[in-house]
Amino acid sequence: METGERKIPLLDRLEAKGVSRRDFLKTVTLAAAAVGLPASVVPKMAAAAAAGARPPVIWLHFQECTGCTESLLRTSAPSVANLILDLISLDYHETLFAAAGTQAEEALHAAVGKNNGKYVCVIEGAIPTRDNGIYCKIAGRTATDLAKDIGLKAGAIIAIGSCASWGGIPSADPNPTGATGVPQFLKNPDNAPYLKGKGIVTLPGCPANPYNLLGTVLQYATFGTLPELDSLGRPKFAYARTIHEDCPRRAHFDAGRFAGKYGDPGHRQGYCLYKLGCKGPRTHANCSIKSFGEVVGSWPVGIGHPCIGCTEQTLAFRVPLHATVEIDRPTPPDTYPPITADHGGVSIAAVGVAGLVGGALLGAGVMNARKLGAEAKEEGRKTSEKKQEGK
Ligand code: FSX
Ligand code: SF4
Ligand code: F3S
Repeated sequence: METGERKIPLLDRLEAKGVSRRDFLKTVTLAAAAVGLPASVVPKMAAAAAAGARPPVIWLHFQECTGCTESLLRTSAPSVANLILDLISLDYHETLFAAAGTQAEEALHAAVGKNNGKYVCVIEGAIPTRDNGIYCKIAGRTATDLAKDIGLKAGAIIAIGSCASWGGIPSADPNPTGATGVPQFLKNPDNAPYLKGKGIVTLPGCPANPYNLLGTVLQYATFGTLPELDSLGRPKFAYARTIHEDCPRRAHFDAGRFAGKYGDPGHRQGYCLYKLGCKGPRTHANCSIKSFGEVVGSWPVGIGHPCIGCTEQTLAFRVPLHATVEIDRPTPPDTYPPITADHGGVSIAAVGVAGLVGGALLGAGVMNARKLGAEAKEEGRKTSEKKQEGK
């Protein structure tokens, strides 16, 4: 990071990078909406950001693929990466640092010393705990040692990605390195007293959605507070609902129209991916309403692949990709998002199936989607045959 750059006001710096004031406000508005804040706070957020209220951030990498940093950097106009990196004072980040070796180490220690108790510690990656933590070392120190030292001296901790949130891929069975998430590690009885009740925000996702980091950072930079969290430390603004509750393919699910295999007519027409193993009904995340980057539909279901439940410890890298899951929380059909006629009109038969869904929801409160799927498959086949006959 160039130190001289920090003296230039935020908006000038952004404009120099091709981000206009209008783009800046648009992105702040998006981020405010993403964290569930009303539009009325946008001027305050924008003013705080523009005034340079930049929380110091120390970003550590442990066991991971760096996909979380990469997905942040791959956002485009207006660049969320530019905005985040300008909203914070990024004092240490191994991937983005020009410095290396002892120079980088010195920067880390200087940053900790200068802002002890005040900086935000972002941790990307799991912490291997087996065999005294020898499976991940940076500058000769184990991840366990670094997480305790740098993490416990922070004012707030953000565990970005599923690896840091609960262990992610490195913790998949048989978990040879004893990989664990940041909250599990820092809240264990040995470390908990030093944590002193400090908030640990988790942003699971493999990778995490950059907008959720932006929203969290904006709120912290503006108000000095963290968003409201659930029992797993996830901001409620992003993780309170399941993918399935807001999925653009949801109307197809409710109408019993499913893709049966990749490339079949249902798949090509954008039907529901439940039978291909979509874990959306049990996955808490907001990618169905806030895609990655600025490309509409840039999320797994948007490109025709079932959600693998990458945010969920009980699903990702544990339940086989194409195994179907039980429906976690059935929601009534009045939450349907709109679909276009191109994706197939609702046949009388399909309406019957949808009615069956509604009845099951209202009556028993629990829907056995597999049974529904068997009935819907037959209806879907008939509908598809009728459509093809009509051509
Ligand atoms: Fe993990 Fe993020 Fe997956 Fe990768 O770092 S959440 S492996 S996308 O990069 O931590
Ligand atoms: Fe969308 Fe998956 Fe739910 Fe189908 S099962 S509506 S593809 S989240
Ligand atoms: Fe992950 Fe599923 Fe979203 S796989 S990126 S939570 S659609």
